[in-house]
Amino acid sequence: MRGHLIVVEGCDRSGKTTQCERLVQSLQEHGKDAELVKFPDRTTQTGKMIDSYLKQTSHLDDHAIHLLFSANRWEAMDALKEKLSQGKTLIVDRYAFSGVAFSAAKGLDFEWCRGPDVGLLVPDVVMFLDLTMDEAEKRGGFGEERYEKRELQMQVRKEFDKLMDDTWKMVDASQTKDQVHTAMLTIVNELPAPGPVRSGLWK
Ligand code: DGP
Ligand code: NA
Ligand code: NA
Repeated sequence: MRGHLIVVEGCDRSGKTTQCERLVQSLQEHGKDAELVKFPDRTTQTGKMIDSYLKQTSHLDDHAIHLLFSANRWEAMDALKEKLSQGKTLIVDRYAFSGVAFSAAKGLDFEWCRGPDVGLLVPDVVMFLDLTMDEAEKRGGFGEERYEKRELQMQVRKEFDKLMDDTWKMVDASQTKDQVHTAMLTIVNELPAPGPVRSGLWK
């Protein structure tokens, strides 16, 4: 049986990366073949350009960086498909939903933003780590990277709302770390057995 493709989304500061790591560890401890995948993958050629853009050491046109983020996902698809068919469960820290939410929040056309990611692998579930902006700011404020500003993050949250459908599961990220972890683990354990790997996101 193939593994599940599990996407985790949320605004910055929602604890997403920490929770993804912990989820993978927990699944592995329970004997599941699980692996962490992170987008953007900053190690590849496109990833290095994205990294420099995010650290504000380079400037790029909004459309151009959008396409780079999408390319960064596309270049990983064959490998991910292969892993899924080998039975690996993939926990994916950000995906095309971040792609659309962040670029649309900057003012790019929402439908245009979806275009480049149409056809990516379809996740079995999207977990959304939900946190209000006030709670996010209580966690020590945002960092130095390009998108870590209150106004933009508020808009990102609104764009995420437009992308949600019934395959999304909301997780209250204001709970304790243990509670968030348990909620995520429960969602994974309750997933139905997956069918064949599906390409065709947003088709
Ligand atoms: P992270 O490494 O998860 O902190 O992500 C870096 C930042 O980039 C974060 O502010 C979210 C943003 N981001 C992630 N994916 C995309 C994308 O596909 N497009 C755009 N424009 N921004 C993204
Ligand atoms: Na970040
Ligand atoms: Na993160």
